[in-house]
Amino acid sequence: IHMDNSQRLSSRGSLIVLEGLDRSGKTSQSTKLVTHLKSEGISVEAWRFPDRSTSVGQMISAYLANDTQLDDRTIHLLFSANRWEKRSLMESRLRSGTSLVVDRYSYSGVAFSAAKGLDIEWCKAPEVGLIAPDQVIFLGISPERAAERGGYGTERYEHLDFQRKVAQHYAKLQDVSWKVIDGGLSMEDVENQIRELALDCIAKCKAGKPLAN
Ligand code: DGP
Ligand code: NA
Ligand code: NA
Repeated sequence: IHMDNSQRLSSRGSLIVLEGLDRSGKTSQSTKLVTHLKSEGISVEAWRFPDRSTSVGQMISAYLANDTQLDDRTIHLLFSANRWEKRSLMESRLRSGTSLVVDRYSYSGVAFSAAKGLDIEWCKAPEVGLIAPDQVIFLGISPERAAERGGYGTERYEHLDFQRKVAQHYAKLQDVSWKVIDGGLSMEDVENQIRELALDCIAKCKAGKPLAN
């Protein structure tokens, strides 16, 4: 992506994404992180995908609740559309200096659909052009351990064999931009490690790291 110097130099917020299996602790860690950053006077918002509040999000929610059936590629594209419909708001928040802590993003999109047997490159295609995260924080926990943690809910993907496949696909997506945190550590240790990564990332973006697709 090419950006002019004025955009380069103006300070902006960070896009911080938390990923992991269901029951990995992402949601509570996202909340704790946002509370902490706010207490430090940082402008930050908690986001999550799927965003069930939109009409696309309501279709996704009905599918996850097993109230509706949809073809695997159709639901894949709806999850992606749910990210696309938030893209411009995401960009304006980041440019105005607000950081976003996002519970799940494109990596969930690819890992969960590829776990159904869809071609991984096909799964990645509709994500191209969404804003690239500045930091991906992956809460690593084995599917078995996640399942032991107080159990899954009743949603469509919350089964051990499916989560095992998701874990295999997440492993293929991992790159140098990811930091993997041992989700088996105490809540407090995980929280502290995430804070450190987030503060470092926010400082870099504030100093002028450009936004990328
Ligand atoms: P959550 O609200 O974070 O519990 O997510 C709901 C479920 O949907 C969870 O099992 C993960 C899955 N999921 C999240 N994003 C995507 C996506 O983009 N595509 C697919 N297929 N599944 C997703
Ligand atoms: Na879930
Ligand atoms: Na969650």
